[in-house]
Amino acid sequence: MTQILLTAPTPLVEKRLEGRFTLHRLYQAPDKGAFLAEVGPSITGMVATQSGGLLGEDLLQHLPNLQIIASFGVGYDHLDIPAIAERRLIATNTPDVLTEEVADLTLGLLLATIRQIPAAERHLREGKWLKGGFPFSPSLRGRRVGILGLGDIGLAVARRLEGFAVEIDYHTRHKRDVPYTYHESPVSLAAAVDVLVVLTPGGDATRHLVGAEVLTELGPDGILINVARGSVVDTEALIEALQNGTILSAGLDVFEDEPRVPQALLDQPGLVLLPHIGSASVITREAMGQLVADNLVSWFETGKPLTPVVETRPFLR
Ligand code: 8YV
Repeated sequence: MTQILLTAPTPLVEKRLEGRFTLHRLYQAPDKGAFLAEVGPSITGMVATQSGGLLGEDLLQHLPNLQIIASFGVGYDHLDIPAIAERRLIATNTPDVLTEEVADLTLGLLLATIRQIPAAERHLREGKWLKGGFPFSPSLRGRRVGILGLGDIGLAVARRLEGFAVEIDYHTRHKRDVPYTYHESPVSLAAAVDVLVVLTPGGDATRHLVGAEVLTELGPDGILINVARGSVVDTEALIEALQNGTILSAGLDVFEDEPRVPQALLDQPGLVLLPHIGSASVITREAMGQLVADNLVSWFETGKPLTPVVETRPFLR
């Protein structure tokens, strides 16, 4: 049977692979070096997730017969793509199946942050309503929303925003044929809008794209929403901007060192902070698990990965 390595627990994938493949759970091995020395040469496929950490040469060197890395999630900044391409491997991700789910959550987080929904609910639960109403919140009315990164999820967010009667601007590497206002840089986008929604991929190319300059341009009414990767926002600059009133507030689903969240963010009750739940509904996570499994089955049965991000068409099979 084909031997598959699992770097982190992925029950939604594992239940679909059981019986069809032999699974080797690296994450359960007390001595990972000894485990890899024993099973490494037999491994031809593997499942990776963001929580499994950066996947590069450190691990790949133990897997001389690896053909495919099937990653759980649309973002693949945890994959060392040059190392994977160098070894002429295939890597797949899980696009499309989570697009609408993450877009829904983005709008939820945006509204929760602007209208201060979590704080209003705390007001009720803590019995404060009996003593007085919740203070008036900022509003989405009259705002201009900037989308940083107009990929599939960015477009799905923009489509939803059209129904909210706001102006939509965007910045992305290449101007797209869309009825929204394009900006040449994140800084000029931030200068034009007062809500900035971060939807870029993670990785080196976008690291700290949102820093002090962007936040200053976003301005004192500015709201930052990040559902992409924590690494895209310079956390220190964000904390400073929130503390100084350089921007008004933030809604964050992702963090640079997640699941650790800086105390300085936790200390600000007006922020809305979520534990990376963008795609985390039952139906969408099941669909992602299915696509990871389908990528492996398709590769080993037909020689065609379904959703490759790297396809170097390697080795003779
Ligand atoms: C998941 C995500 O939380 O798809 C992504 O890129 O960030 C999320 O859907 C993550 O991939 C789980 O490992």
